[in-house]
Amino acid sequence: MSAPRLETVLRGKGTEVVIGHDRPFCLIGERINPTGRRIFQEQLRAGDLSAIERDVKAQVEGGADVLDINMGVPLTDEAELLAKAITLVQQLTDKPICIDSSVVEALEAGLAVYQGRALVNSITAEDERMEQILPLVKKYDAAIIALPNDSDEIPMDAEKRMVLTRKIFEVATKEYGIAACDIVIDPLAMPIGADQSVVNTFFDCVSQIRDEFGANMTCGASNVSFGMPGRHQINSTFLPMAMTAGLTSAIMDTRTPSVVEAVKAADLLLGHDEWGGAWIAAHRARLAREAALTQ
Ligand code: THG
Repeated sequence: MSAPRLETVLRGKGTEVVIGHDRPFCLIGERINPTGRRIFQEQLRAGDLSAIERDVKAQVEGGADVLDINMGVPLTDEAELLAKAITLVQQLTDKPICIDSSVVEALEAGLAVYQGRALVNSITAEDERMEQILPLVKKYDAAIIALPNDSDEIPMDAEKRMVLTRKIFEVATKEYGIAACDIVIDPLAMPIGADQSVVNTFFDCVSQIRDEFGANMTCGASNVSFGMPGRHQINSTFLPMAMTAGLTSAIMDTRTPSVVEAVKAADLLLGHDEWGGAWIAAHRARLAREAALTQ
């Protein structure tokens, strides 16, 4: 028998987002992240956060339900920068935020200024990470993304990832009092170009985690196509397949309409868009925009 399906509630200043297995897929916009963006990094280092405004707008217009914010810029005070960025983003949008950092002090500074119920990104199954971060998740009443790896090595087989997932649920719920519905597992999506089996392993983990825990899951959607040509096509095929296995959200670039549309079509086909209401409304909005352009 499979476990009851859990729902994860996130809140921004005004908007509540519920991640769940019977709901539309949750799109977490990934662009507020300076990794690999040299100019953005220089601006942030100089204290200029103005580019964030454009990124928020583009991710929200593209369909982001939640915004991931990562301020990992070398040679900066990440805690201070992340807190500033979160405050700014909350002035620009009511959407909930996914606070993305590997630095504990930055996660804490972000949680301290955040208004609402955040998603913290992330912990691993390492005791030290859980010890440092789970008390903060509890204190600030947040939800947490957890990755089933324990050292720097990522386990390549589903069974090892399941062992670590079990450990995360056990420790987080029993030792730190985190509700199971607030644990969102990232089953580790990896590049198909590196190894042919990684995406099958991922799907295998997703369906096992759904059946054993009923938990919500997310992943970095573009990881799978890294290093391959035709990345958008790969991403827009991957997501509906992952959704069928039980993935309930993804960290992705919502500026790419073909990938977002693939997710929305999958919501419809999987029965997560009642009467096709959202699909038909989006179609009508597109027709209206096109008509306005040809006026
Ligand atoms: N799991 C979890 N969190 C994550 C990831 C994950 N956070 C970070 C990352 N992965 C997801 N976010 C991004 C943000 C930006 C980009 C990719 C993933 C990005 N990539 C460009 C590209 O792919 O071409 C450019 C970056 C570069 O040049 O290096 O912008 O997996 N829990």
